[in-house]
Amino acid sequence: MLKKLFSFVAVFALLSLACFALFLFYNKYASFSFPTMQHSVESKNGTYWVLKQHVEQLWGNVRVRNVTQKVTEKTNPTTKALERCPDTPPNLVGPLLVEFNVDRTMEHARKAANSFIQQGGRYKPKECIAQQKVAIIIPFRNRHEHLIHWLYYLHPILMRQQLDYCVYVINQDGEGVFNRAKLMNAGYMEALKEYDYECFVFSDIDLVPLDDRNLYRCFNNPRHLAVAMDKFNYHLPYNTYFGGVSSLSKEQYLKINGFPNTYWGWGGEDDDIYRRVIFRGMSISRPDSVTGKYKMIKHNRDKHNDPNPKNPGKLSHTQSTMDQDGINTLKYTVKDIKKDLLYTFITVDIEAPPS
Ligand SMILES: [Mn+2]
Repeated sequence: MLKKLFSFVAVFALLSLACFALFLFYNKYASFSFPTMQHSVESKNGTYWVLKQHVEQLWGNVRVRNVTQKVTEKTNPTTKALERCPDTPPNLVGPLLVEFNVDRTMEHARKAANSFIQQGGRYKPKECIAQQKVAIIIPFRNRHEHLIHWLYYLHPILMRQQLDYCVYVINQDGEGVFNRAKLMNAGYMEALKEYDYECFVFSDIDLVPLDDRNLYRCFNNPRHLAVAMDKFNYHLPYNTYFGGVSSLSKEQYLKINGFPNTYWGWGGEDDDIYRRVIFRGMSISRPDSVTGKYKMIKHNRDKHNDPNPKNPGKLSHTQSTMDQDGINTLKYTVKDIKKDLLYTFITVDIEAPPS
């Protein structure tokens, strides 16, 4: 009798164990409980609580599946469980080693970006809902080598910063005079055609941050990120400097009518943008000089981008011309859009004067 009872209990135990294993397996496949599980470990710190939570979730799943099987299969259950990403991303490492004197290929950059990146240089965190949707805009012409270094370093940083972002390289078509600000305006327009971005980071192709706590997102005021560049001995070259890397929310950008379209050649456009910000009653937000360190890739002066002696003089008219020169008067045509794995490459004709 006792023997019979014992074997019955043994079979029952085995069966329930198998059932539990099956549930666990199924649960893993449906990826139902993972985000909440992780969260519960962080917040409660007790094995008992975690187990209880897990069992409750399993039963919850069964109930939900029985009642509304079709509905749960159609909607993605993982997105429901996601929470907003924290203010301070948890995986930042601080100061970074950055070296440009190495042979680097796009393949190296692709490996560094890992498999989570999506075609076009698109990424969003899978563990939480990003705080901001950010378009990274890079004015560009003939700097393919710099692009490789930039992508190699920036993608891992932007991922650790838990941004919902995409990288847009805005390539000026032809050999006319270069126009950095107009390219950035075109980038703003093109990015918004793809996604509902709320923040825009404008970056030169040759600038890599030396600290990943320098967040590529938007703040209460327009942000100047490149505050301590190696070429300026890790100092601001002057107090009102707004060059290199900056970020503006959509609202801030529209408030200043975008950027000027009329600064052809090198110089002045960043000072014009600074003045626009001040004239619209905003101030400049900046990281501290440790977090805001940058390394610039050394290079020769570009062709067709000489300092333009007309540009500095235009600055005294910014206040009266900014409403007639900006995003509301922007004219350009898209020549080509190419989606690489690590970036979206948009070639634009910005009606440049011949150089
Ligand atoms: Mn440069």
